[in-house]
Amino acid sequence: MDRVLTLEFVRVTEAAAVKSGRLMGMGNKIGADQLAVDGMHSILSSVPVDGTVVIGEGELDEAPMLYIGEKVGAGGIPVDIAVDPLEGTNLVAKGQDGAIAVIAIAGKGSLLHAPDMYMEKLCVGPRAKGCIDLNMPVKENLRRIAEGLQRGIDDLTVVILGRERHADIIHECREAGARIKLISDGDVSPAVDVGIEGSGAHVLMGIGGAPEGVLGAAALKCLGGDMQARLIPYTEEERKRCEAMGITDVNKILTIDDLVKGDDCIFSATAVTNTPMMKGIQYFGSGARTSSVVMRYKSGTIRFVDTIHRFDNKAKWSVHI
Ligand code: VTB
Ligand code: MG
Ligand code: MG
Repeated sequence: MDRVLTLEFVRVTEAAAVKSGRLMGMGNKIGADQLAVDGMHSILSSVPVDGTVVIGEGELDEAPMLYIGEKVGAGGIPVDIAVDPLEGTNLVAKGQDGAIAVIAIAGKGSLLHAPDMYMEKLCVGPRAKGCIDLNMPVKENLRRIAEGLQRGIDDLTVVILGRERHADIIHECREAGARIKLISDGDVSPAVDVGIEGSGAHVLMGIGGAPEGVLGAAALKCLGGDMQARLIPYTEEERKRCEAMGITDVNKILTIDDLVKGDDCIFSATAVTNTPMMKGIQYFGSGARTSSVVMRYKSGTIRFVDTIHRFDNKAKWSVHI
């Protein structure tokens, strides 16, 4: 992928954030999600790629836009596209931190076509690369990660979705002495954070969405971090979907390179509400200001993009719900 595409994809996540951020705190997660989809869809159509959505808003019959299999882009190099136009719809509905608009792009066939099911994840930044093993107990992983980061376990902050299913890992982290940040939703944003020094987050662990897992993996791949994952099919139908994807042994650990293959990958996220590294969207009379992170695996460049959008073209940005 040409490097100029990088900035094209920031425009895509910015548009989703600018539209959906209007509904912050309105208690309308479906409306906010729809606006994000609209924003993303409208800009994507002008990006010069021959894209296929492999992770998106569902199947054709349930999603009119950005559905899995949808062709997007204005034509060009063939790519796989993963989107979560509004990752953390509940967070936006309640005006809470951690909601982002996010997209990942990689060469055709490179992104794991993760079905909409759960995935167990373990994510760390570059200095702890090679230290993680999902088959090891939590404590052992924390010991190795701490070693990688040249600090004690008590200097680690682990981000975990606050769910009943995580009672054991929360207990184990506490026993090991690690600090914990329990979040109510949105595990893509912390996957980005653990890859960036100074974010205050060092490890992301626990079970979240599989599509979100692939998005997080794309970010961590660009950041030079590491991730291991495992699909968690709960139903027979989900088990069948895994088999259809060629995953016969569901206990198999997926590495970061299984989640995002190859060496051509771009990731962009724009903050809708605040994240540790980015400021949530702000609106003012004649425009809005967004904060994004965009990165490209090939060069390893990580850009924080602070953008002022002017609403001179009112029709383009108007919000109708
Ligand atoms: C997960 C997580 C997401 O929703 O998919 C979660 O990866 C749903 O999990 O980041 P629960 O069924 O436990 O609520 C998010 O938090 C938001 O999309
Ligand atoms: Mg979504
Ligand atoms: Mg999501």
